[in-house]
Amino acid sequence: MGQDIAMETERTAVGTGLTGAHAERLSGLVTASRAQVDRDTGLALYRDMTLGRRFEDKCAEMYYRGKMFGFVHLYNGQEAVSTGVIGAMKRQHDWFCSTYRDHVHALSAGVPAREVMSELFGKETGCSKGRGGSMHLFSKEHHLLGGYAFIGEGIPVALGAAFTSRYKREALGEADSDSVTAAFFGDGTCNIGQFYECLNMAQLWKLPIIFVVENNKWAIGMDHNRATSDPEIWRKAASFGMAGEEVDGMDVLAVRAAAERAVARARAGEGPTLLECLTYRFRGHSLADPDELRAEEEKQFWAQRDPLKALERDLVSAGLVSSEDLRAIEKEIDAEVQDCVDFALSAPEPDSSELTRYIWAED
Ligand SMILES: Cc1ncc(C[n+]2csc(CCOP(=O)(O)OP(=O)(O)O)c2C)c(N)n1
Ligand SMILES: [Mg+2]
Repeated sequence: MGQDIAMETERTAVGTGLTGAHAERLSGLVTASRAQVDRDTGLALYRDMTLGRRFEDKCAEMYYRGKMFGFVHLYNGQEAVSTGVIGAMKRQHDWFCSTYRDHVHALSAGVPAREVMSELFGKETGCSKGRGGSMHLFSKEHHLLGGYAFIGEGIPVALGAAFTSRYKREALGEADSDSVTAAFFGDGTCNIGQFYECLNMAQLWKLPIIFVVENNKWAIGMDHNRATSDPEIWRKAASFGMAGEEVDGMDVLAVRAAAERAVARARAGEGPTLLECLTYRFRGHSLADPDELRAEEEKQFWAQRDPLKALERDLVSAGLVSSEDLRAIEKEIDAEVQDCVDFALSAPEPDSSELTRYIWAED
């Protein structure tokens, strides 16, 4: 009964006409600036986004073939956010914190695809030793503070990393401690308490953190416009005296430019930024979601703004690369993704004698 009511409410949401608001915001958005890139950087951005896209497509295939268990949330459509933000930061120096939709953040942060795929298969070679699975990717080496299944759970963890960076520099005198932390989370997560508590502390202490909201309009089946007092999340920064910015989250060059501004602010000791990226997920909430609630017209609007196709148009029209260059990258990525599947399939399961290992930190 309760479930029937919930389903009915979700269906009503699609019929209210509110579905256009997110699209209208994107259409009316004035992009402050777009990153200027050379050929090598352009290719690197395309490579990172292609790895994210094709890795996720392979995950869907493997999930439906019964190779993965539990919930798996894919990132298709949102790649420009991960690539744009993490690409503007320093790998293995800055810190990243994610959600249950974490595979692509891990890849952008440099966690090897073999380790990510192994983790999804629950294998010992996974980045969390097969104990975490899809929603709990972790890598100390690559400064990935974790994926978190509870929404908002990662935000205070990221805040702690940002505090550590400042504390080491100012209290412990470590002059080179200038790392910046990026916390990624969704629009739905901005309605819970931890978000506001962390914004307050971050601004109070001028912490080097970027709150990256991936506003894909939906929190499972809840339309963002029905769930929040002001759908323009970036404006909530002003209540804390914090810098806030909205950006086209389907445009990797715009995201990169906004992230560069936020990183520069954080590293200079000027404090945090709330960066709202307008984006869309091309698949259902998780692979268990048949995705029947969202309007076809809405899906089409966003599909036309596929961030990979947009970057290809930009790079080719600027004369930086040829389409053949990009097809060659796709071929390389396909081989890399197949390699990581083969590796994960043949990797060992964790040994049952080690069931309680890794619960506490080991040196
Ligand atoms: C504390 C908590 N409450 C509820 C849930 C159930 N839940 C899982 S995903 C989700 C929606 C989150 O939406 P959003 O923040 O927009 O992220 P997206 O899935 O769109 O990336 C909810 C409510 C949860 N995981 N954790
Ligand atoms: Mg969302």
